[in-house]
Amino acid sequence: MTVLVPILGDQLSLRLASLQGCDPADTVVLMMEVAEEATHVRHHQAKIALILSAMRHFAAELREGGWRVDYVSLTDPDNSGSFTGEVIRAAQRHAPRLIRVVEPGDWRVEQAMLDWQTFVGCPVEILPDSRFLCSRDEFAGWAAGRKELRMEFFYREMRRRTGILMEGKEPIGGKWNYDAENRSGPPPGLKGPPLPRFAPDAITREVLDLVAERFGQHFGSLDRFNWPVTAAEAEAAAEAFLRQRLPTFGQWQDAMVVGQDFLFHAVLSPAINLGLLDPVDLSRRAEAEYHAGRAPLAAVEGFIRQLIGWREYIRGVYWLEMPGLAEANFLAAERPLPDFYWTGETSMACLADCVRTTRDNAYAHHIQRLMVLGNFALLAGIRPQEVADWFLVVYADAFDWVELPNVAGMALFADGGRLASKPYAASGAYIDRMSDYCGTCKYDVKVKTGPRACPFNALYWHFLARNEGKLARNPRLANPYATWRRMTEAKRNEYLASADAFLQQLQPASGGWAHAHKTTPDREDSPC
Ligand code: FAD
Ligand code: DLZ
Ligand code: SF4
Repeated sequence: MTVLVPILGDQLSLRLASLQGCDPADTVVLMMEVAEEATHVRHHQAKIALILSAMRHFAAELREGGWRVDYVSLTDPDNSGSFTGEVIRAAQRHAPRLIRVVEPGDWRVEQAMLDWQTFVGCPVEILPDSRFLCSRDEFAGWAAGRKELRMEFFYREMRRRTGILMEGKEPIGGKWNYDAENRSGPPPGLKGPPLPRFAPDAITREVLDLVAERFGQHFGSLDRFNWPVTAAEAEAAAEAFLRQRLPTFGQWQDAMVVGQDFLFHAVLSPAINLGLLDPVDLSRRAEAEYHAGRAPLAAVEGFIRQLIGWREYIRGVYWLEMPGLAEANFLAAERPLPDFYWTGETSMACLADCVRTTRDNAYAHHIQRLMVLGNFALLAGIRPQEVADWFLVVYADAFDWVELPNVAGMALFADGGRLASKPYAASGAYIDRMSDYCGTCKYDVKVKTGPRACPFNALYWHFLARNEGKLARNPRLANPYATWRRMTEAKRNEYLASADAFLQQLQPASGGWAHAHKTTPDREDSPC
């Protein structure tokens, strides 16, 4: 009797724990294209195409490696549409003695997985995901008894554990964190090198046609599809980043430039999250660039901190805080998501450009996500669950474990400060300093109130004022609250009235977009 090894669409690694120790002669690998995963939220078209193409390529690689793969395609007429339905059908086909699977990245999927054993008539072994440095249990141990979870201390543990950028017990260069040397505003004309091109092969072309046909009503475009879909392509993308963009990664990490969608970012998160690249290998290779004198320490440390610091920490927080994190709303934000998050139709140049790159590329870089799209949602008081659904839909790298803590915890402070020591709230001055957006905008970033004023300015004070009861005691907000209190009452009222006037004219998402979150799978031939 065989062992059945289901591999999910974001588990595409030959090093996956469930494959280790299995004999290919006695194993059936199960891969399932299922409608529920594409429609429980209506994912960006390019994201669906990326995952299906990467899955099909991975199945081919497994077969070449001698594994028997039972691959259920979306077009299979008997496809039940869900992981559980497909595991039940596969158990009937193969009568396995054991099902061996790696824990999923999504709490929702784990709940379903925990029930599999009751349906399949054999034991189901759920293994820890060894692609992460820090297991869920280890993170829970680290977090136990801490009131606030701070990434910096966790990150130091990961540096010690891996020895990356370490000299014995000390950090190389004498400092753990070189953030202060990174993050300059962009000079005029700042341009990143072009990304490597990955021409769609026959498998990808077939998937693109399938997605256009079945999910063509979803947000986003397939026109610029250029994601690496195999480990070999992901390797080429990583190599191009390490050589061409890593040296200046830190310096321009927070810069935003109209029409420059990638600048010096890695653009590797989808490949990493799918399993095509190993983040610890990547960190070691970045470290080697420093030792070879090809990249400065500040850039290399900054990049490594994102991978073995932030990424691991975010995942730990997700499993620690779920399922409560999905409903968290510390600031009681209840405004619906504005329509422009879907259409890009807004006179705010920063938001319009961030939605455009999101639609065209299924990508926006960190500061666009945090300080433009997230910051606006925070200041305007948009309901966290609607914001989280939007972020889960629109980015090629978005999986619940990484999207939700970033949105609810980092961007929206919906967890009340478990993850971030203060809300990432900023007025237009920050966006002006870090971008060239304001020069192209209908609004004037220097004007504080009234119809010509940058909306972020009055919204910033409106946010602080309406949340004073919850935030005023935060020591990191002492200065802004002191400034607010020093203002005349007339000035304060002017800010509040200006923000209210702006908020009143915001259009909530309408039509199909408002229903981006589906709780039941649907047939994709119906218009949204
Ligand atoms: P780079 O800027 O080049 O960073 C290098 C790598 O570090 C990334 O590839 C990624 O693997 C990792 N990384 C950096 N920051 C984070 C972080 N905060 N959390 C986890 N990993 C990180 N990242 C996702 O992978 N999926 C998401 O759904 C996602 N949603 C986000 C939502 C919001 C509101 C915010 C503020 C951040 C979100 N991030 C998410 C984190 C980060 O923005 C992306 O990882 C990054 O933009 C991916 O682009 P890159 O590969 O060019 O990253
Ligand atoms: C996101 C996604 C999509 C769109 N489709 C599939 C699929 O058809 N089959 C699959 O195995 N995985 C898919 N995924 C990724 C899953 O949603 C992801 O593996 C789970 O959410 C667990 O993180
Ligand atoms: Fe954005 Fe305000 Fe600048 Fe316009 S002026 S681009 S709205 S920050």
